[in-house]
Order: sequence, then C-alpha cells, then structure tokens
Amino acid sequence: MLQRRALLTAAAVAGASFTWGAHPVAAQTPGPFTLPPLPYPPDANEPSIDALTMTIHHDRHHAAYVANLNAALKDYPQLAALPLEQLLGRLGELPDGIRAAVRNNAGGHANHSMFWLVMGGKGGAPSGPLAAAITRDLGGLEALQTSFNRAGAAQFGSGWVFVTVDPTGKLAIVARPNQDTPLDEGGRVLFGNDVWEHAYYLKYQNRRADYLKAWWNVVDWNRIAARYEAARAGTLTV
Ligand code: MN3
Repeated sequence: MLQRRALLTAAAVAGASFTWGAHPVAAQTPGPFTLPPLPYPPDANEPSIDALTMTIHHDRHHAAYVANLNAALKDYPQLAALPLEQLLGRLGELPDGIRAAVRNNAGGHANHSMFWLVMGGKGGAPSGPLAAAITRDLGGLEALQTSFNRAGAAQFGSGWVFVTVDPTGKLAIVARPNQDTPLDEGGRVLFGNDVWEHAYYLKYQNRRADYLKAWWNVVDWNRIAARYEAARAGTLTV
C-alpha cells in the first residue's frame, strides 16, 4: 500500500494542474484525468496517417483509456491527484485491485498524450544537441530509424516502440507490449510509436512495416527536441 504521507506530499508537489507541452489539457471529461485535444487538425498527418484513423484513435481509443482510468481511481482520490508519471512509477505500491487497470489505462493515457505531440510535423532530421545524442547513442538518424522500425515490427501483438531518455540525455530504443511504458520503471520517453493495429489498420491493414516507415514523415523534430531539453532539465513528464 502507498503510504499516506508520501501520497499527500506527492500530490501537493504536483499541484492541481499540468500541461502537455504547450497545450493545455482540455476539460472534456469529468476527470480528474482529461483527454488532451489533438494539437493539430486530424488530417495534419495525411497521407502518411489518414484523418479517419487519427479521429478514431484520439476520440475513441484515447478517450476510453482516460475514462477507464478515472473509473479505476474513483474510490482513490489521493491516487487520482497524482500526475501520470508518478502514478505509473509506483505501480508496485498500488492496491492489488486497481494495479492492472492503472497500468493499462494510465499507460494508455500517457502513451497517447506523448504520441500526438511528437507527430504533426514534416519529418526530416533533428539538429543541435538532440542530433548529436542520436549520433552518439544510436549511430545516427538512419541507424535509429532502422533499429526503431525493426523493434516495432518485432513487437508481437499490440504494443509500442520508444526512444527513452535519461537525465544525462542518454538515448535508448525499447519496445513494450500492450500499454506498458518506460514510465512504469521510472524512465522517461523521448518519443514513441504506437504499433497497435488500431493505429494503422484502416490504411495499412497487415503492413505494419509500411506504417512504421511512413510514420517518420510526420514526426515533429522541434517538439522532440523540446522534450529532449526538458528531460535534461528534469522537467519531462509524459
Ligand atoms: Mn493507440
């Protein structure tokens, strides 16, 4: 069980509100967790990611994770006051009856909140300290894309492929099943791609490799660079 004192302290530090990057959390559901709006129109990632997929993915799938998370925590107001990354970082301390629901739905909420933010761009290549870190830790952009796509393709069933970042700025590629996330182990995600079929099936059907390749066309390296700086400053959340 979580200790009451630790919970109260964490909730007080977290405060009553937080934002996803520059985008305020929309008050669309009763909460306390709410569905953040897409930071661009649903057709912004066409033709690589079609508008109908974006709409269904955000408005239905992500919304369901938020609703299910709120339902799981309705009798646990102290837990519901924690920011997502703290909730996920303490899965082992949660009551047995809600641990799986929190792992899946807080994970789904965190993963998708990150996902929308790192898309909506024009692809291309990163620059500055992020580019240097990619070269140092992952062998450069081309090697990163090859390894990342391979890890995403190899993830059996549903899951995610991530680039993680530690407080020193060190990068690594990891895959996780379901809605698991490196946040579960106290890590931080620089960016990641969703390899659940709901993320690509309408346009790509069984061709996950084609989806993984096309996804790079809509990556927003400016937002990812901002996340990289936040990670090094210790302020990156989900
Ligand atoms: Mn998804």
